[in-house]
Amino acid sequence: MSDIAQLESEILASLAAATDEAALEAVRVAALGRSGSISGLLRTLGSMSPDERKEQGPRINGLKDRVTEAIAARKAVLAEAALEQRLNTETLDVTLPVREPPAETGRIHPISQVTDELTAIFADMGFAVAEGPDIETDDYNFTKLNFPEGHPAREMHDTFFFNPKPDGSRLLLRTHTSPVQIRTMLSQKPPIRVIIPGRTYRCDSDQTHTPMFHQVEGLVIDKSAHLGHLKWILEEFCKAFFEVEQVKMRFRPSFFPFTEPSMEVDIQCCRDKGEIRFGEGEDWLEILGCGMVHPNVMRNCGLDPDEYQGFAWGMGIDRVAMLKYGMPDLRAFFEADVRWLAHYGFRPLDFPTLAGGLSGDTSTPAMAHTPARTHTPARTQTPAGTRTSARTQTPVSTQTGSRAMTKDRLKDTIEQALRKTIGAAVESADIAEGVDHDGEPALFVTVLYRPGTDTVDQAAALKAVRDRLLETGEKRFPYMNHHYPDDLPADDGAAA
Ligand code: 2NL
Repeated sequence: MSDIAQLESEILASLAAATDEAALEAVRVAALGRSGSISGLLRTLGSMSPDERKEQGPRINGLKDRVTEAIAARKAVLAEAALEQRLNTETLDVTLPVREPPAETGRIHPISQVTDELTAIFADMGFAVAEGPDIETDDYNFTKLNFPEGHPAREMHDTFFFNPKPDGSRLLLRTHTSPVQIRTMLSQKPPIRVIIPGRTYRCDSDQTHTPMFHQVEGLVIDKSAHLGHLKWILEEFCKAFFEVEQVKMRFRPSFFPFTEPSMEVDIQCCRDKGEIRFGEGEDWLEILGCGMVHPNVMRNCGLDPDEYQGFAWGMGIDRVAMLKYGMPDLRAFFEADVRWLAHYGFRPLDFPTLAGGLSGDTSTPAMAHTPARTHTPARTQTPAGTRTSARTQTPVSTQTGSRAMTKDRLKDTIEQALRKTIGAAVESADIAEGVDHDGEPALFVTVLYRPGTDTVDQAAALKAVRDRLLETGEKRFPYMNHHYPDDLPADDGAAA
């Protein structure tokens, strides 16, 4: 073999042995680089005689061309293999769940949630929302509301006063939201229908009182607004807010300087082992105060009590929030403890609406096919420490309460639903109760299929179980696990 043929077969062998771009480049430099073997041969042409050059020139140049071509071909092969390798290894698993965005991990404070709920209910009845300053004048907080100068009622309010101004007047932190109603009556002509949710302040702090708390007041002024209207509004409110079909209410005579007559309102409830349920039972619970707006208050706001009349009510937001969602300690509302908020807080973007059931939730993927809830059973007050579901806000204890089925009945119900849809394939179903990755109470259903079962419509099976459970009032999501007996290891008891 000539030197050139020898060199060529050596280069082609090392090309074939080059398995990556770096090795390929090393072969190229060794052959065609400045001091490469082929470049060396090309340089020898200069010192040859014309005849010799005529003979060797085409051979050396032919070698250079073939090697150049072979390098390019090998490069293409390696590039293709590298791409293939990347395609095989760099997969993007589109089935991975996306990370929770911040909007999913933050929580709405129960006070904000309950304020939104109240607002949704009254907005549905045609009420507007009014707001006003937390720092008020003595005049708007007391005088215009028919509190006589020096009257003990002013002291009963435990007012936070600012230092007096040179003219002797003093500002204060509003002790109720009523000054906003005064501002509304002074600035608007009847008919007036407003609610005023907001912060209020009293110098009082113990187990059941915090120096800052929340109130919602309502005001209706018209030519013939009367107590019948008030009673209807409050009844509709209580049913919607506590999400019960019926509620009995009791109006007791009372006294407020700004209403005449004045009443306190109790709602019927059932107290049972530290729990409170509304819409049933023989006990009564005070929830608000109300009355016809006092003629003096009307006159103080430039309204003629012979032309207009109206009613008003006031209620503690913190108190009704505690009652509805079973939060036992008022002080926790204001401690800004994120663990408490993660426990009792509400999911953002689940804005309360009447159609959505106020505290219901149809927006999370796992619950996407749950019909919007219009009415839920009575809320119960849960004892201290009971977990509340962040998604449904239903105290967990009520989900397995008297309405809930026993585990055996659940198992039967699920098996029946499965047999109706996928029939003979089902051997048995087993259930376990637990919580899912969101911490939501869930059912884990393991379906065991008959030997020889090929494939079943798992989506249809899930839907059948889900629909049937919803009919029975079961709210926990059934996560399904499908077992074909041939999949099970022999010692698993699968033969049994
Ligand atoms: C309670 C009682 C009430 C009002 C507030 C009101 C406001 C104006 C005129 C007349 Cl401007 N009344 N508000 C009326 C009755 C009761 O609150 O126990 N709140 C927690």
